[in-house]
Amino acid sequence: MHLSLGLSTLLCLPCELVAREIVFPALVPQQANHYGSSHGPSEYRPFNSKKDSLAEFEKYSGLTTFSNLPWVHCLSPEKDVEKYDIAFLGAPFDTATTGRPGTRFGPTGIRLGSRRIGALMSWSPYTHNNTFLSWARVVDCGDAPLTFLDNTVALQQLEKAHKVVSGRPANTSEVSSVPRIITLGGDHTTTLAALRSTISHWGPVSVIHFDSHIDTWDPKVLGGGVSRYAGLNHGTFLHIAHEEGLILNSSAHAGIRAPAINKKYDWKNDKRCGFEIITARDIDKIGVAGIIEKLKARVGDTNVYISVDIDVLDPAFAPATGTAEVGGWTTRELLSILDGLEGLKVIGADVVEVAPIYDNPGETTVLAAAEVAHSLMSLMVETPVKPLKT
Ligand SMILES: [Mn+2]
Repeated sequence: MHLSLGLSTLLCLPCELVAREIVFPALVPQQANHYGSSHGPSEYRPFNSKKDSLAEFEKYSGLTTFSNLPWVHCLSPEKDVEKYDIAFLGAPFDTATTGRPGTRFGPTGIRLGSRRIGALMSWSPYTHNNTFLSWARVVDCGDAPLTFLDNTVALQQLEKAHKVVSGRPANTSEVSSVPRIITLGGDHTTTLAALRSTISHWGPVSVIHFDSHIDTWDPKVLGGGVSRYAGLNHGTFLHIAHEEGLILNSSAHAGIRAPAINKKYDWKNDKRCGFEIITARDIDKIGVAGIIEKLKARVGDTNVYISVDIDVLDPAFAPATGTAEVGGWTTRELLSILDGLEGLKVIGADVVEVAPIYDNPGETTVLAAAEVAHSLMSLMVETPVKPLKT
């Protein structure tokens, strides 16, 4: 198996700690093997402070990246950048929200929520796989530099960042030649920039959109029609994505429960934009398995972009978001549905609308968002996808 991280060495505690009569067993470099391979534990070997170097990507050390992944300067103007197959990219942007602002701190919040996740301890109790240690080299590219005073420019910058990150040669090109991106948002408008980039490698895609809101509102309806600038916001970006031909008519919403602005037009327009609606309460009738089945049938064999607005969860599970709606799914339900989508051709994904300032001391929202991002990453690892032209 190809190990994507340098696990040969590990940060250790002093080796001869003695408290009363209890001798603490030494934490040793081989522990990396205990965690990081499919083999069981090996013999203890005391840490040698002269010979052994410190592990680069151990938990709680270094700078905080998503799931303790290596940081790569993916946006460097240099040609030669360390290669990768799947990249996390932060989109600190919150100036197109209609509710509480604060998602510009979402990427940082999700990374903090992920600090106990990592390659060393990620053998799933459900699948018995560790997707960090599979074929894909997964990295964190940090955040895209976005201006905070002009939405039009910020979205252009984000689209360019996506193009640069996905435009580099993949690490494991024999498996999949185009790096795929998981965006950490950011308000939901950031998805439009991602879709404007994915079309060049993958063509128009089906969007599986987890959200309490439809986000296909006509810019003349949401934004009040006061200006074209106001019309591009976190509730209209899917309408615009449809108008721009970025998405297929085999898209679906999941978890919808927020009211429409008018009796008929919004629902009709939503359908015209290519979406089928699975409501939050559908889960009471058809269960998790029924939701998975519907989503898989809807997108079929098409390339899929999965966008998760954290407000798909009930505010009990994700209070830290801009436009919270009660009556949503639990974190367990959402994770089960996401993991159930295994096998779909996921070419891009995001977790958005995380506004950490509204979170609680237990970090409920950012913990959930981090695990959602981990699930999205696993879907990408499980199913490599070939781009249109290689
Ligand atoms: Mn949304």
